[in-house]
Amino acid sequence: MKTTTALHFKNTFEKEVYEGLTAFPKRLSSKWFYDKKGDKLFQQIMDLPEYYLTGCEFQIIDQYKNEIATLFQESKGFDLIELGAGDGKKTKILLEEFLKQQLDFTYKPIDISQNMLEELEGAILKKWPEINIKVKQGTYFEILEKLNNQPSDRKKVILVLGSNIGNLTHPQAIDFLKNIRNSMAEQDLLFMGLDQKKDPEKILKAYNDSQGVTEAFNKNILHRINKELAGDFDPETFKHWPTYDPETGTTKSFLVSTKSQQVTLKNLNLQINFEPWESIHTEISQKYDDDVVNWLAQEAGLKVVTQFTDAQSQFTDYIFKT
Ligand code: AVI
Repeated sequence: MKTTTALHFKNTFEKEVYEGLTAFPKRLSSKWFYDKKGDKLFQQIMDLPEYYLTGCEFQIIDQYKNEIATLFQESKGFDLIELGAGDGKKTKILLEEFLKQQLDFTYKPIDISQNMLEELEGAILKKWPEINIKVKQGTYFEILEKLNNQPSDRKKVILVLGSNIGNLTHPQAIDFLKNIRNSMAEQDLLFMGLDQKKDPEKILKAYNDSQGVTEAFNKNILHRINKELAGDFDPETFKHWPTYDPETGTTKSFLVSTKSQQVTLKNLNLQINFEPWESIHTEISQKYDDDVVNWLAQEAGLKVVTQFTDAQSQFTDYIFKT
């Protein structure tokens, strides 16, 4: 009789690292980039000259803040629920506009990082003590589940900025949108920023900046595994390798082992062998066009009602309804 020993993992991180590094080809999810150091590196990325996404969306929101506020406003007030709020840099433009127009709103930023939320809440209340802010820590799915379980008749405006959904494959994005859709009533809006297909060279530079911050961000996952799972990865022996396929609009980032090596993760009782030039796929950053966005929306039971684009059509913020 064949016996198998059940593997016991302490958390999802352990389980996914085990599954990803024992799979062929090897993979790790980019959601694990974001520990304290990863959060800081991502903030630095958003300020890089090559990482055009943040500047473009900032420009769009600043240019159209008046129209956006008009679309969001509701006589009985509304809840602005931001998924993956981060440092809220772009959202602050909207909050200022809402205050200027004396709109009745509650700001509900949600993030996986408690750290970022505390900083964001402190910064907002320091600048605008009159803002009603309720931070929530958790993954998108946990929070959406809570929203679904506590229906309210107050208008909800759900914000997903920064092309965050681009880190999901199309099927995952459709699932995510379906989940959001299930929490939306007729009056509710989804405001979502999506990076557009463009010159492949420009996209590649955004994921391979000259200062090496994105490389450090990608390799941070190996440092995190070393720290949390007692691993002995030498990140210097891996090459940061982003690619862009203009046909599918998919940017993929890899870590490529520059030599044959064995890595041990003591906490998982695991030894992993790498062939020379074997890869670990770590992230996708999907780029979109209107046809793909409309298809995703349709699959999820949503429709695009308005969209705002920057002067060079590099980035688009879409408003969806049920
Ligand atoms: C958070 N996310 C949308 C970023 C992106 O563009 O995929 C994360 C990132 N990865 C490398 N640079 C930035």
